[in-house]
Amino acid sequence: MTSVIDPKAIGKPQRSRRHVRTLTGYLPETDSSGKEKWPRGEEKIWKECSRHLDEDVQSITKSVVNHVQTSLARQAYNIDDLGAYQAAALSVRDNLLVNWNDTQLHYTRKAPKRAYYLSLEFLMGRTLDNALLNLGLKSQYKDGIKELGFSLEDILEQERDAALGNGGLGRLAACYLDSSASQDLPLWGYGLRYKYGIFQQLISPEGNQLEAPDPWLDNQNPWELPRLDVTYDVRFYGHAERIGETGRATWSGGQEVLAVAYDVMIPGCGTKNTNNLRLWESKPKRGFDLNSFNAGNYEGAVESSNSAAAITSVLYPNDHTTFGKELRLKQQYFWTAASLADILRRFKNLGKPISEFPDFVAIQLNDTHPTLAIPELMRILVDEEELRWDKAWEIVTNTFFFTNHTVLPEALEKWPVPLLEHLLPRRVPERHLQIIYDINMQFLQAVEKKFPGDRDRLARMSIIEEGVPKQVRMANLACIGDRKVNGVAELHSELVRTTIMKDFVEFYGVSKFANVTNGITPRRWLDQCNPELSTLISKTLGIDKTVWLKDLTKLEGLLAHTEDKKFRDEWAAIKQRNKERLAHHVQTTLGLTVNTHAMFDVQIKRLHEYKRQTLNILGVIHRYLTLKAMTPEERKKTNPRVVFFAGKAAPAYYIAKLTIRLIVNVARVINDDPDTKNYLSLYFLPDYSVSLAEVLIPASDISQHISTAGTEASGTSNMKFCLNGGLLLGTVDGANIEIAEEVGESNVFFFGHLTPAVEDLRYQHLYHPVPVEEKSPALANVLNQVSAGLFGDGGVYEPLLNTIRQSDYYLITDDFDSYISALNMVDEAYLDKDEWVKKSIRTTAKMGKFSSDRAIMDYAQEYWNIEQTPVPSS
Ligand code: 26V
Repeated sequence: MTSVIDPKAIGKPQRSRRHVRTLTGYLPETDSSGKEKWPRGEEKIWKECSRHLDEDVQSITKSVVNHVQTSLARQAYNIDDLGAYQAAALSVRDNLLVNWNDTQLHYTRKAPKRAYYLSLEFLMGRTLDNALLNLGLKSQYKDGIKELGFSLEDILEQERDAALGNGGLGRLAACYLDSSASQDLPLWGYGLRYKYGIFQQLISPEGNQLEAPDPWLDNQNPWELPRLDVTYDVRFYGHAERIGETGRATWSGGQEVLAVAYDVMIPGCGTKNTNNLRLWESKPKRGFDLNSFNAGNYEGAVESSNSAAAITSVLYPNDHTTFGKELRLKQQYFWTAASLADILRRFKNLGKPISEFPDFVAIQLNDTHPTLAIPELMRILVDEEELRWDKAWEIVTNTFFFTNHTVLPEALEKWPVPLLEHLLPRRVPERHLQIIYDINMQFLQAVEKKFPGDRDRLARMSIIEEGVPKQVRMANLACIGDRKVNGVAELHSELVRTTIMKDFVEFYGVSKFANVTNGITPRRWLDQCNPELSTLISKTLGIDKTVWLKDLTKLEGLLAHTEDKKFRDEWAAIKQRNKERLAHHVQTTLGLTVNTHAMFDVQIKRLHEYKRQTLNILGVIHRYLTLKAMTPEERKKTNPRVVFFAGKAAPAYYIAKLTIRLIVNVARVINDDPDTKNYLSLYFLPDYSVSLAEVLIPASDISQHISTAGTEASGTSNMKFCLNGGLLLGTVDGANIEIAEEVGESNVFFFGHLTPAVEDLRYQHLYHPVPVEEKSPALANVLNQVSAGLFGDGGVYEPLLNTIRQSDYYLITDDFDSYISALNMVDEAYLDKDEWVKKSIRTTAKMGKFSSDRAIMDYAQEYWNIEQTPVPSS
């Protein structure tokens, strides 16, 4: 598979020059005094007809009705909730477009340095509610929709989540987009427009996870603007040939694919600034093969068009089976090539010399997925711009920044050299693989100079891992080709420096390796998902919500009110109503009744052994067995608890899927047991999504973040729960540590071994194993009950139980007893309701640090060197 961007596409208009300039922000010509020139005298009519926001209820209803009748071609008598949602969304989109257009024009005029966030995942969730809140138009739309005979709450439910991501990494990208717009930063996102997002999770009668496609685009998507005229050619498979003496290259043959842009508007909160997320769709360059068609070979005729469209057909779940998959590599190249060409074209419109590229462009690589952008930019600079290697390398290493999101060795991306070779031919020196080899050679020479004769070090630091086959280590390439590398929480960044990047720190010095602790947008994760709490906060602080939503440290003002009984009662009443809202959701979706007077205990995240959902479910079983052994009187003294789980397992991850099966079957037994069901119940909510998180998070009293120490890079749902006044039960890991630093250790429940102990404990398990019976009799009892079939066929769970009984890589046996003690401490604390509510208020009050506004400003100032560029209000 040879893949190269067609050089013709770079820096050159695909249609008329003026047209292309329009796409990237056409500027009207100005006269010598700087006044705009309107050669045909059209200024007056353009200015008069310019659209402004529809802000009054009457204009809003008018525009919704207009969309029903024109865009949807329907009428009042045949419009349902879905139709009403679509018409309302289109009308909001009209409003967004006014700001989006002004923003893009303003950025073009001011020509500030811009940042680009390249992420294979953007887990956006729903848009309508968020857009209404950010535009400040929610109450007007609520009234307008009501006048038309609909309820805004009901129509909001009609929207499908845009689930173009797996979990934390993708949601982080979405939060950062929201913050960049809210902070007036000139930032664009670049990603892929997958036809199918993350799979829909179904649970079979036996409790197995089944995967179904997520055809989220089946209904028209009102939030995207197809830019059918913004396209780039990307070529796969083919031959690269040198031409003449210059050593430059041309390509021929292979598969030509078109990258088509779809723009998604990203409104900021309390500002006109509306940024852009550009998603690429793959399309066949030339319909179908006419020769085959004429020869009667219809299947052959459409084959290549099908395979072109396949590139952006589906999001890969993060899964061991992803690595080495040719289609995934094609996705990565297709996306980085199209994005870079687009960025370059926008830069070229500035008319600046190419040497100034890093003064106008910063590119953030979200994990290693876009790392091919490094050799691709080298190729463009050397081949197309005819720069010398050193000059090109200087530009590259001043343009890119790289965020690492995991230190788990099995999650670090590597690509087999033969696969890349197939993708990128070697014969021409300027091509990617050769570029990678050249980068590597120069780098290793420098390492050799600094550490002469240290062959092991060279082998560890090489971009190429020896073996059969050889592999390209993307993290090494990303580190070498970037200006800065960052981790996503203090502990994680320290682990990056001392483990996976240790050699690189010794080579480059520590200043290249920094930390930006993750953040979350308080717009979605408080104002939108917990509107009553948002209102109470504004009332209590006595300030407009946009003020504290954009400066989250203002929440500290709540601390002065913890002793106010009335305030505490209101705070607790809101939590209670959020629990009832969740119970209602469970009732309507699963037909199950939830006890809303119990403590709500929630763990929601991707299923993975390192996140230890297993520890949680074994703890639930332990609690069940303890309750069973009690007399009815004793049980009455206990604290009723409802445990919620949600999360998807990668389709090929057998152990994670078995954990789901165990949870579902434990739930069946426990929820049906008349002795215990008033004191303990358990729910696995299928098909976890952003929208489900928005209902679960505000309802939680306690949430669990219980990864083996040193394995969870940051976690971001921990921040979301705490922002909504839920307390945290966790290990000393990721951002849990910084949350505890902020809210005070007395307000969190920590347990378990610390990171420095983990390696020794793993060593012990391997070489000096202690039977579970000795280490934790309580855990041994739980495992035996599962084996014995208390929750159905015990044999089914043996592979899962054996991961614990044998090497126990994630240290369940070591942490089990301290976990149970922590759960008991939570129970005890909950008995003192007043103190619990105070803890809850203190927790919310101290979450200012975790706003994604803080994180994005950190990137903007310390990394990208971009400036706030507010769009003036007209
Ligand atoms: C990927 C894979 C792929 C292969 C098999 C095992 C495996 C395990 C984990 C991953 C995830 C890698 C990247 C990722 O999503 N990291 C998450 O990024 C979040 C945002 O920074 C952070 O909060 C989470 O702690 C981190 O796990």
